[in-house]
Amino acid sequence: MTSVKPLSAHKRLLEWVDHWAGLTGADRVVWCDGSAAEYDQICSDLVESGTFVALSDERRPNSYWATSDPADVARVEDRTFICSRRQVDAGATNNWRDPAEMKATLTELFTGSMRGRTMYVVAFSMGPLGSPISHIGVQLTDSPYVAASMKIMTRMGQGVLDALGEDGDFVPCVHSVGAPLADGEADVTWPCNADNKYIVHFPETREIWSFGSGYGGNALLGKKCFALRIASVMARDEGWLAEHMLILKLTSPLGEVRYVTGAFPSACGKTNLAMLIPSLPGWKVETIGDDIAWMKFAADGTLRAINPEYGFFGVAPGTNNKTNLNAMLTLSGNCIFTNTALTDDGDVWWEGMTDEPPAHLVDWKRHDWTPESGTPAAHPNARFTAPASQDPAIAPEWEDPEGVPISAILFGGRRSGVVPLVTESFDWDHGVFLGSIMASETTAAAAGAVGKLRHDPFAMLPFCGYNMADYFSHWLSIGSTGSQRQLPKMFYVNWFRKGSDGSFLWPGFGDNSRVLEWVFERCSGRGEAVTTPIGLLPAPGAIRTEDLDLAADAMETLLAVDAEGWLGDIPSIRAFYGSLGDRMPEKLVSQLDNLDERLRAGG
Ligand code: SAT
Ligand code: MN
Repeated sequence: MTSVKPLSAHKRLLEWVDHWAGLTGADRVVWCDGSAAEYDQICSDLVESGTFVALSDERRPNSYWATSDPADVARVEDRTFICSRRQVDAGATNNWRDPAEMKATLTELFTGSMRGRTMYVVAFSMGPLGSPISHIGVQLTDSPYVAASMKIMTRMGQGVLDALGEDGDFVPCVHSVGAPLADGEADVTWPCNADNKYIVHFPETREIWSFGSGYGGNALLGKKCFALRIASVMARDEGWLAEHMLILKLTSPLGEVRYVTGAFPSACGKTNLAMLIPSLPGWKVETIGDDIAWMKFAADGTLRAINPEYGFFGVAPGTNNKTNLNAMLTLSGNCIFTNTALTDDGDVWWEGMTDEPPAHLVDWKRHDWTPESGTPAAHPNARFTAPASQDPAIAPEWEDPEGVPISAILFGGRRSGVVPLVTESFDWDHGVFLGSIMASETTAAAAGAVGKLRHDPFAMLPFCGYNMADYFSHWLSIGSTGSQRQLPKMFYVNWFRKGSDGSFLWPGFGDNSRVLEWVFERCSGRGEAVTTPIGLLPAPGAIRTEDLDLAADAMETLLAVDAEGWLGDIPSIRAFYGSLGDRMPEKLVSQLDNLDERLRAGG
């Protein structure tokens, strides 16, 4: 093994790196300094090896196209494990394994797994360096694709190692694609170990071990593994929140500012909402984050949020100048595209980017493609990896180490029926109830069936690192400690309601600003609402619809209480609650009973 000089004098870190370099048999150890020169070197190595195709300098400067193994295109929830000592602490919604047994299994798999490969040491900060809300991790990986992606997605390199000093705290993250190379064996463009994936979390010791996949949330361990699964446990222990939420800044025509977070499952439009261009004149939306929010109460009682990430790992298909112009502008250069199609002039393309597809492409399986091919040119979960700083709508304060004060929290999923366009909770506990009963139709972001309705509380089903019932209790406790806390208002939204003909009733995208306006007004003590059995609904006319081309009665349907539909949902919510075990908070069960009663009483 050859080793590049360590960029740190942190004893525990050095010993840990040595241990894994020895165990995995890596050929070389490279400490990433996070410089642009290093990024360029890794990318040109990836071009050399065929993993990357450099895109045209004119069309998409400093950008690359990659395609994954067709068996490694999304998160794998059935291969994701929470290894707490006791199964009950992982809870009913997580796959659990005994930590010692899992470590034994994985140690065997990791032994020799980096042979023939370079192990990169990637020190990264989730959140601005030096923020009281930020935390540091170090990822070991034998994937140069992952090392390059981490440079975009996190603040990584020497600055982080310096901040760690000789004894700073970090979350150790080990990652191998699980594809060692024998002497002289040629590599493939996307090494992985498709039949042997393990995405493993040890919440009590705050460790992450990931094996076999090179893709997104399985492999960029700062994102879902650290910033959600491990951080949710840290947050529970320390009294804060680590959530699957976008953060946006909303400015009214009068220049008043409110910050809003929103929890939506993967591939349900968080990136679009965070970058929205309002159709309502005078309103402005700016981005703080598009996927994850870490929130802590500040001394002044406000709930402060930071975006722990540094880039966007967004869904490409469907993104275009109309649905998300800011995203398109963000993607103008310095990006990595994975599983999109490649055009003949060295650019990328995906379904929905243009009305007419190009006459010829190379598809995400690297096969020739024409509109007659009959298969999608881009995988439905094709992704862009883009620096957040390139977003024209990025808020100037997006890196404020103090975070931004949150006024409202949105919960939403894909529901073709039942759930109205927007509902405000009666109070904090009722808001937690609404978050806990979220359900959404599944998307291509995870392996498995698409379009199946499933319970996805707080959009955290795949990301909560502990017992979901305890997670609900944690949310309830946040609202009950200290009267000087300024609690955000909570809203349940649904952009995806369909009419009887199967088409969407609400235009969504920029017109979601109409809903944001009502949310803003409610937070400001204005905005009219009516009390209904399910919560506070906008009074007729309170959501502005001028210049909208809506189907007749669309607003009535969108803002109606579908009592029959709700009553139809209640047994499945009850069963879901029941499945979460005996730590399920009584308060939420009574919320459900009360909803049932109010619906039956008709008001
Ligand atoms: O692959 S990721 O987990 O990063 C994307 C997502 O599912 O939200
Ligand atoms: Mn996500």
